[in-house]
Amino acid sequence: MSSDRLDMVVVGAGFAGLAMLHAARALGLAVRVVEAGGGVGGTWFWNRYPGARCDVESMEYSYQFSEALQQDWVWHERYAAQPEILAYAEHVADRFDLRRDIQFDTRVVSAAFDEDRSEWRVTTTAGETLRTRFMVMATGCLSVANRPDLPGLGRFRGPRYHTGDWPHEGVDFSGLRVGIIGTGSSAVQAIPVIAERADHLTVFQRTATYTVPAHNRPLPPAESAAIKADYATLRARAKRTFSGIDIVFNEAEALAVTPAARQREYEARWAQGGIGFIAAFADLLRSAEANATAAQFVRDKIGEVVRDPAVAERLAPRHVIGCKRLCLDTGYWRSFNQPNVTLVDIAENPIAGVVEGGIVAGGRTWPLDAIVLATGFDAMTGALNRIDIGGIGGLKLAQKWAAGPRTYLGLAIAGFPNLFTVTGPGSPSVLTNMLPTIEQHVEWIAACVAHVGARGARQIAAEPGAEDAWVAHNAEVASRTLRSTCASWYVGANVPGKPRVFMPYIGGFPTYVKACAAIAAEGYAGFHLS
Ligand code: NA7
Repeated sequence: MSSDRLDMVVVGAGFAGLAMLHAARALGLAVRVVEAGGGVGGTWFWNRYPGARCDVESMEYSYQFSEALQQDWVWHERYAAQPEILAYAEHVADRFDLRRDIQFDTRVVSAAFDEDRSEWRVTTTAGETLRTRFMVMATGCLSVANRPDLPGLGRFRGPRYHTGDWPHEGVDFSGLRVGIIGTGSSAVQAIPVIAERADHLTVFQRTATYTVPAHNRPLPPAESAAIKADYATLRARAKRTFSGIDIVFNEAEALAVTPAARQREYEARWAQGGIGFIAAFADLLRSAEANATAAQFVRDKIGEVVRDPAVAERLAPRHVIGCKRLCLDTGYWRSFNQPNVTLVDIAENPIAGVVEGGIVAGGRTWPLDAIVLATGFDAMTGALNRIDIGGIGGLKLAQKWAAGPRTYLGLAIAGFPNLFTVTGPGSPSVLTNMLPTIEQHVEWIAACVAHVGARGARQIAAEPGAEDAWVAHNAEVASRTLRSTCASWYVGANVPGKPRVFMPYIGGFPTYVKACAAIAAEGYAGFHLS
């Protein structure tokens, strides 16, 4: 056991953990980052499935804390693929000499707050107990795989993979009959690539998905140079938008314009590609009737690409578009025209089980040599609830969150002093561009920790009343949007038994940033220093 007390333990060495380490070092703090993986990069370390790619443009999906870094780094595609993003994370770690404070291949098992000493005692799988004044949970929003409990899965004789825990050496599907379960973002990216190699690909679809084209392409040096010449303008423009992404949010309402004008706007956004499609009109996520026009537009597009009308019909989603996360695709619909791709609709006839040689669904066995689970994650709370976190009076976080997460700003939790979450539930996180969102949190936490030190305090704790008000505000803004109306992972619906609470803050990035800044400016209103 280490007897020296650290100033800060950071859990996770993804983009949040790396930025936190860098910022904490600048304050002169003694920091240790504990990381489960064997390298940096978080999401991009684990999600190595074929076709894995970011759905935010690469010129925006990067840090802003160092002008030299953002000038030097060169992105090669409009949307970067996983290997390039991982290389970027590794470059940052090396460039700022971060690795020396990161303990890899180690998980945090528990963290208990010692009230007398105002410190956290953190145990790890390395058998150590670390003592630290502050804890920062940089554990990611989508870091715990959701593995469905399919009867007989253990009996399957071939290999099984989860997209979020992909073998580092890659997988060669040549000549194999592959089954993929799920049609979310990961599957939408993986299916066209796996279908190129597999002898046969069987897609098990529970909910049809809306996708818009990525129109990914190489990023010409002149284009990135033009952005770099005035990077600050792009960054500032992005920060003013609802999602912190430089897309144009049309202020016109879909139902206020003519059908022809509506169609023109949808076509223009479709041609441009990207998630900006859902910002085509201001009422798309407020009015079911407006939403239906965008949904029909996408369904028509599916019908234009997919040749077999019966398959096109099964691929056509019926829920609110943008309610589940909108996927970006590169050749997804086209894949279903290939003779080696079969779509199995498991909405009505769920998977009955798995046998040695395949998956049983719809009254027959689909013969398979390998199974890919593209079944997503125990989002936002999964990683935090898996650590045995005990706050004031031994209160367990998992117990406190039994009916859904409760936080103040998605940054702090009443009853858990000196503990911060980066992009925690109750912050905009997954509804925004994660990189600037992470940096905003990291800067806020660093300033808060400096404030605590400057005031000579040993503890800072969110007040229960402030937390209650924030939770109520979250629920209120969520109730105003159609995004809270479907069985998405935003509400925990993908994990059996998980409480249904809309977890990210949907009041918009600028509103959120303003709230955080105002609270800090008021001397950390809603927090108690002692
Ligand atoms: P998602 O978006 O949660 O997608 C998971 C998919 O797996 C989705 O189609 C689910 O259907 C399906 N699923 C989950 N559990 C089951 C079971 N038990 N049986 C059948 N099908 C199932 O995860 P992704 O990894 O694709 O994407 C996560 C995020 O990563 C994404 O939003 C981006 O931000 C990047 P369902 O819709 O629940 O019916």
